[in-house]
Amino acid sequence: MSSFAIATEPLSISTNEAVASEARLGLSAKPKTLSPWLFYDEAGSHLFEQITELPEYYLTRTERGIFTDHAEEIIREAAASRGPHPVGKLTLIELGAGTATKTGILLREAVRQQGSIVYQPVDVSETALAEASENILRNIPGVSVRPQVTDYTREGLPLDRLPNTRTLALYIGSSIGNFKPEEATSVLRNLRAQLLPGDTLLLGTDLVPGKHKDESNLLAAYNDAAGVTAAFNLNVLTRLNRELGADFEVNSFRHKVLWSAAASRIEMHLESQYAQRVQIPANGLPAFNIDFAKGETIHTENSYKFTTGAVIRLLASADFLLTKAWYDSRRLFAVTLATAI
Ligand code: AVJ
Repeated sequence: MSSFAIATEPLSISTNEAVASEARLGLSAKPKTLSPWLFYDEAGSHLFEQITELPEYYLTRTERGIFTDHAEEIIREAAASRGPHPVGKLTLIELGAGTATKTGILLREAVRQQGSIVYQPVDVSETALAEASENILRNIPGVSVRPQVTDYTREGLPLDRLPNTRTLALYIGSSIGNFKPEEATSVLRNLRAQLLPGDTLLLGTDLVPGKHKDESNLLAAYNDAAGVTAAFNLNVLTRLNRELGADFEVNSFRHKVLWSAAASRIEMHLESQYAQRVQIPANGLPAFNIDFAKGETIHTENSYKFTTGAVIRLLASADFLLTKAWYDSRRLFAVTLATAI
């Protein structure tokens, strides 16, 4: 059994093949599913950027606020010498760096504290990495950027370690929230395998409902008034139509969001408004048929929400020990520094 249903994208075959096999596998499953990585074609990546600026989507701006308020301490703690090896400078590696817009705050602070820094952004998207490198090189003197195109959920990280350095790995933006608990542990173990004792991980996680955050705030973050998240969710069907020649009637599906307290996650679905059959052509073979009942859904994303305890247990499951956690004043979001043991 593959524990990585979320990232079944073998890099050896074309993206189109990966999209085709993901669609066939997910849409013949019961309940029907599609993996969230399918969201991020060009249109979807653009829609996601828009989501991060929505009034309801508090995650991005809250995490950025935590970085702004605590960058000095975050970098100082990460650079502190712990463990058996005395070390010099801090090096930064970032999983799923994307365009690295929030990372600039930490890079600037690292340059301020130690004069210069090596930054290794890792992402599956070459274009996102190119944009990240360009932005950082142009705006933050003292950073040397070494981008790496890799699917970190499947492969070892291409960490080229400089002698006598301490590594700080960033996994921010609540990206870990897309993974089921066992998958999240695997992702962090994969990262841990590339680190030395004393290296650190900075993990960004969205938090469960609390005093200043009720279920309705959570639901609104994934069901905004302007309909951007709905468009982001539905775009996956447009993508299957374009890339596979599927005949999804996109308007016949509705964006649906629910909070599962039992699983501690937001779920996004696409709900068929009536009974229908959708076809995906299959290269000369009989087309692949997908039958929907009225009200049946495709489960397109999980977004897990954490307690501090759940973060600590997840870290421990991958041999990381909590060093320090920072929160915004409303406890919407957590940024946690953990040390590899
Ligand atoms: C990129 C996985 C952190 O779960 O909040 C945003 C993706 N989906 N709105 C999240 C997303 C719908 C986002 N992550």
